[in-house]
This record gives sequence, structure tokens and C-alpha cells, in this order.
Amino acid sequence: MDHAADAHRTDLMTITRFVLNEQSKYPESRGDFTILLSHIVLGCKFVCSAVNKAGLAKLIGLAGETNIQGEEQKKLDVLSNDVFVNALVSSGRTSVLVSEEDEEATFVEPSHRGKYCVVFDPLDGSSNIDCGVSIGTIFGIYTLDHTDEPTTEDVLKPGNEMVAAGYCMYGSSCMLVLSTGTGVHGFTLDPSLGEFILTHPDIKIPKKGNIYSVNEGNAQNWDGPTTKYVEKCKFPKDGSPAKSLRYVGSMVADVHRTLLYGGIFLYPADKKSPNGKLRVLYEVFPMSFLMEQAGGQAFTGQKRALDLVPEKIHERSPIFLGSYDDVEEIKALYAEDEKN
Ligand code: FDP
Repeated sequence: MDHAADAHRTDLMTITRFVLNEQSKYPESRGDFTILLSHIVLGCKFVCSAVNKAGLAKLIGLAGETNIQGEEQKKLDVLSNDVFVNALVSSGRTSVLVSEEDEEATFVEPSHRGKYCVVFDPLDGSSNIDCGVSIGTIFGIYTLDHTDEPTTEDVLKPGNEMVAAGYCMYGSSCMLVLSTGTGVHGFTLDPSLGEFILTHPDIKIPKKGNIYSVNEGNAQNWDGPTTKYVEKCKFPKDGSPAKSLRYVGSMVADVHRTLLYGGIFLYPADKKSPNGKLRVLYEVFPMSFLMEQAGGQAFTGQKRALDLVPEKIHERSPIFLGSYDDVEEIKALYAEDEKN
């Protein structure tokens, strides 16, 4: 530990201080968003601690199994869901919650309702949980624009209506990346303080990158433009160097790397999954929101991802997101394909 450097860190920009600063720019603001965010932050800290202790605490395993004390063990994703639902409901600032873990939306009791709707995946990248690879929580926030009884229509809105989005990555460090529509900012959890500290202000994705990220095991089922694009990444004909392939298989980790290093993340449609795999509300929208806020793009193969209007809460969509120029290339291939 660098104690000398630590001694100089006396003016820390915590995530709460950051959001309060933002809030002070809007005199009419009553602090509801700050309160909501502090509950999301609490959920992230809890899940981070559970993920770190997973092996020790015997949290890994099937939901429904019992431990030696005869207590039911919860799988990490079930536990994370409970933590976030409780944190969001108890914030008193939400009315509708959509979680990847729950088939139906949760409608908050009138006594606890507030003006926000939150869509989230409490623990994304579940296939990586049991081997200790980075996983994360993804969230998107809408405002409720009426005082009538809330319905699922309140979250079946295009991503461009989100007021904030973010993710928390439980990796070699725990990092929360957030956008409230004024750029993208990264906060790293200082475990000794229990606080997320601003470490990556105003993240901008490089205009072009040299990494592509995709599950190439699905290549035999891809459509023409995706096949051509990946071929171009590997065998460029314009003299540029071939791109490197990196694929963790946890969306949060793959998107985080893409945001910081540049390049493109693809989860395309294929013959077996014509709508791709990733979920519109709590995977595609929040990550697309962050990418655009960082200067990149997000495209579905047909349109700007944030312009999709979901019809169902667990709807899926193909997604291509990342550096502006890299996404331009895949857009051009789809446009060409449409002409033929
Ligand atoms: P997982 O199935 O492990 O939960 O949507 C979930 C997700 O992971 C994403 O995090 C990840 O990007 C993608 O699926 C990985 O899918 P493949 O295993 O099909 O590549």
C-alpha cells in the first residue's frame, strides 16, 4: 500500500458528493435521485462483498440447497436480486421495478412509492460466477411521468427516455460507472472507506479501437453483415492491422473494457436466436446509453439501439456497441446488405 500517496488523499470525491454537486445545478431538485442512487450504491456494496466472499461463505451452489446449519443457501444471483429489490423499495423513490430475475414487474406499495422506475440485472454474467471471473450489476432509470396507478407501460419506453444508467463491475476492483446524461463517470470502491471514489471522470471511448468482442462459437449461424464484419476484423484488406479478440462472456466486463480501451462489442442475431440474446431493458439500453454518453454508438443491426421501443419487459435485441468508427463500419455493412 502506498501510505505516502494515501496521506495526500484528503479531498475525496465520493459518488454521493458527486451526485449532490450535480443536483445543486437544478434548484428545483428535491434530492430524490440522490436518495435513490444511495440505495443502488448500497446494493452494489452488498453484492460486491457477497461476491468476494462467495467461495468462503459457500454461497456458490444451487438455489434451494441447504447448508450444514440446515439453512437454505441462496445462489448469488438470487441473493443479489433480493438485495436490490429491498434496497430499491425501501428507498421510497421507486414505483416499478423490472429485474432479470423476476418474470413479472414489481409494483411498489403506494406507501413506499416514488417517481422513478428502475430496470436492472442484479448479477449479469451468471455463467462466470462459479469460476470467479468478473461479473456485474446493470441498471437503467426512468421517471414516472404521471400520478395514476403505475403499469408496465411505464417502463416499456425507448432507451433514449432513460434519465440515468450504469453498471457496477465486481472484478479485480469494484467499479461503478454512471451516467445521468452529462457524460460518463467511473467510481472505484475503496474497501477501507467503504466509499466509491471518483477515479475515472468524464470517460470518453476512443473513436476507433483495435479489439472486437464476440462469441465466435456462434459464427456458423450469423447473418451476412456480422460474418463480413468479423472477417474484416481478422483479415483487413485496407492495410490496417488485424483487431485482437477479447471475450470474457460477462457483458459488464466486455463493455467496461470496450469503454476504456475502445473497439466493439457484438451480440448479434443468429439463426438460432433471431433477436440475439441480450435483454433490451436492462442490458442493451443501459449499456447503449453509457456508450453514447462516452462518444460511442450502439446499433441493433437496424436502428440506433436507444430508439427501440420494447413491447415486453424481457424482450431481446441484437446489439453492436463501442467506438464510433467501428460501429459506423457495421452500420455500413447492414446498409449495403439492405440494398441487395
Ligand atoms: P450469462 O449468460 O453468463 O448471464 O446476458 C447474460 C450474459 O451472460 C452476458 O453477460 C454475456 O455478455 C452473454 O450472456 C454471454 O453469452 P454467451 O455465453 O452466449 O457468449
